Amino acid sequence: MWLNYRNSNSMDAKKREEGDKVRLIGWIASKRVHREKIFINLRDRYGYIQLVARGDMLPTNKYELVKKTNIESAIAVEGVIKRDERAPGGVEIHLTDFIVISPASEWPITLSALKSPGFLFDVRHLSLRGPKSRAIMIIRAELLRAFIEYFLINDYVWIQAPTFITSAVEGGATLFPVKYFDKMAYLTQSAQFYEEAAICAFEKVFVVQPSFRSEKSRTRKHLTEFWHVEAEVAFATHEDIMKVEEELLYYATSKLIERVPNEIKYVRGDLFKPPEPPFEKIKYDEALSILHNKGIDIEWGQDFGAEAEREISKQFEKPFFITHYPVTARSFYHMNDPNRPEVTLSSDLFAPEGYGELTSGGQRIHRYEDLYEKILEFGLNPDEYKWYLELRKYGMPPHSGFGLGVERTLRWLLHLSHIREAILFPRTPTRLYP
Ligand code: NSS
Repeated sequence: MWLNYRNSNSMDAKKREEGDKVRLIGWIASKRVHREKIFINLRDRYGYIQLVARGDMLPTNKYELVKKTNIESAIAVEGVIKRDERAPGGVEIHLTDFIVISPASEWPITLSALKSPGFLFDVRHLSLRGPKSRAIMIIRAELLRAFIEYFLINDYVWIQAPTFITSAVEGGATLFPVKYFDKMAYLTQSAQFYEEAAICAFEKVFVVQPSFRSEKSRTRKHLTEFWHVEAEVAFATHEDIMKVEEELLYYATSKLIERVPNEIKYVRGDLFKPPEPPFEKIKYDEALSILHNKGIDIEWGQDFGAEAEREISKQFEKPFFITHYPVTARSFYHMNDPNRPEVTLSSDLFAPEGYGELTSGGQRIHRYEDLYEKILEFGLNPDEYKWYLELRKYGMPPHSGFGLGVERTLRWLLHLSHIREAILFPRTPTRLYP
């Protein structure tokens, strides 16, 4: 009944003529009294619109009801369109009826609470209605849509991989164990191995799903559960896959500017410029010498820590790749560079301005013997990678892939101070609720 009640909404109403009668449903985002008028900011799917309750247009009991109804109550209203330059969006609705569909208790998020980000995440089930988190989540939805669109337009097959797994993709240290009846299982860190199996059926595949990392690191860019966009392509080299990453990021950021410019401006104050390919590519060795010159000493062969990543990322104004990481700094599945076997055909795509790593990828080992040897070299047990190894016995071509962190990407694009703002219900070492 309430869905049928509505004949307009916050977006449509702004295009209506003066004097039109409209009916809307939504929530009271805010309310203030000014002389005999009560101004309500109504929120619905499409945004916000100003309602005005006047004693001379509403029956007395309805006017009193408006007065005592708390913010965040769900309401249905009827009113007349009035064009007014001073109103947000140039339109307000002067109410002729006001119905409370579901009343709200006194809203716990007061102005002073807004200053405590920790509290806002304690009540995320309520605070997600706020204009900033709403805008971020709408941008997130459009970012995911654009990623998916890019892959589908380019003939990738969208696959789904399991969440319960039995062996590590990205190292045992960050596996989350779960009891699986009388066995032990883990939560997936990456769909990569399943994608590698699938490319022999479909050539080009992608996934969009959560990955889990039991990382105790309490940083501004780590979640224990994050959304992973991963792609894997048969017959593709390391160079080919970097090109896919560049195109994907350019496509998705361009679509965001086209589709949600107002939300982007609201969150960051301005619009970003979609980064046009090609991106700059520097080798690990070059990155190391840039860091040395900045007084950060990392031994050759080690991965970059948080500080190094931030510092190097500050040197750039556009996303850039660091390529050819040492074998010792990468997972076992990476292919060694045939021209320089101590490094891998791998790369990370970094955001500029200090935001750091967005993606990680490269070419995989496709020959059985090479993979078997490398598993041993890394001190791992080949039995744990039985099916993954077996793929190499049945026509596994050279192939490459990558994984992109959705929240990392949003954090950079929207200049968010903490990654938890980029996901509806964040999971971190200290946050499992709500
Ligand atoms: O560990 S990665 O660097 N690489 C992989 O998982 C590959 N197996 C992906 C692949 O080739 N298919 O993670 C990839 C990206 C990384 O660049 C980050 O953007 C993101 O996933 N990532 C995270 N985001 C948020 N929180 C955490 N803890 C996190 N870990 C990785």
